Amino acid sequence: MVSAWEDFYAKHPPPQDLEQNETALKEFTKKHLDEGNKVVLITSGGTTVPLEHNTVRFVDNFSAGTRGSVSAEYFLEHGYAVIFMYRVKSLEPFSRHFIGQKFLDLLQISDNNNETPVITVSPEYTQKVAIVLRKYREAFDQKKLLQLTFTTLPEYFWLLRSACQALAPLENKAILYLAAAVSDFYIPSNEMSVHKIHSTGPPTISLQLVPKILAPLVSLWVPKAFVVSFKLETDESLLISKARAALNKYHHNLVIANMLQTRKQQVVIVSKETDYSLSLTNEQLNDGDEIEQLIVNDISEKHTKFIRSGEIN
Ligand code: PAZ
Repeated sequence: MVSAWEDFYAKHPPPQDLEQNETALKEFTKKHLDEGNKVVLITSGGTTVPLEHNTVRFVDNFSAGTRGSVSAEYFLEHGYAVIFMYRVKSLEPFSRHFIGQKFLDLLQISDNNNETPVITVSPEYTQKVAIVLRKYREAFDQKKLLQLTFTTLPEYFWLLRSACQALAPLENKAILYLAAAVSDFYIPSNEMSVHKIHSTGPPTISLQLVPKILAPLVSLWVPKAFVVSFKLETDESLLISKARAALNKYHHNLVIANMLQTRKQQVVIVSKETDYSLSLTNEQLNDGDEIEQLIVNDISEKHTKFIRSGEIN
């Protein structure tokens, strides 16, 4: 019998840029395998579920890509090469520091007697911009950061599988850090309207369950890698039991559990043996400290032990 995830791939054609992304993935993983580097695949941002083939409307979720983009910077600081797989227009490492009005506030303009105006970074921000810019240049010059995008749920599925196939040869030197908010429901391709749904009456939309991709990922695609999934809840009483249920079902290494409302201040690291919180005080949060720094410290320490012990979970 064909499994739900195989059926999903059979029914959704690969995205047009998949071949190009696969080439980039192979080059990137080969280089870092040859150099003996550790590589982390970070998924970030939310997937969309289109309501029409010629998509005007889609179901989306709240994820801004903060967790993924911030974590990418800390993994680079820990010496990892990073494959950053993110939703188009969600936050990206480094540029996240300069988005929207923040970017314009960094700049100053001086008029130059009718000549071309001179635009510079305001002195109060120069240090901050320099720090980020140096790290950004270093990551790209050393080819340590590969960024690939998805938008829809099927695009995410195809790209994730290709990324896993490219990562498999790295065995236990690879981390999968699955922070994207992936839709749990979708409309099967053959049930989707071809054109924009008419607004002549309330539409009846029937959603189906998305196959659990962690199952083939852990057991078939990257069985030797260190796999970290995330669990988001809004009801605190369910958080740890759901995280533990995922671990017991998929047999991966860790679940990072977080509540929607407090995700920037507290997470719970759940493993088979234990669970414990990592958190920031209000003061630390107001000072601009980032919980991802604590998460990445913790994960990279665990990954080092995992490599040393040659353990395969
Ligand atoms: O992208 P963001 O920083 O706004 O949110 C991060 C997050 C809550 C999506 C992530 O930490 C997470 O829990 N991802 C998995 C969500 C899920 O349970 O499917």
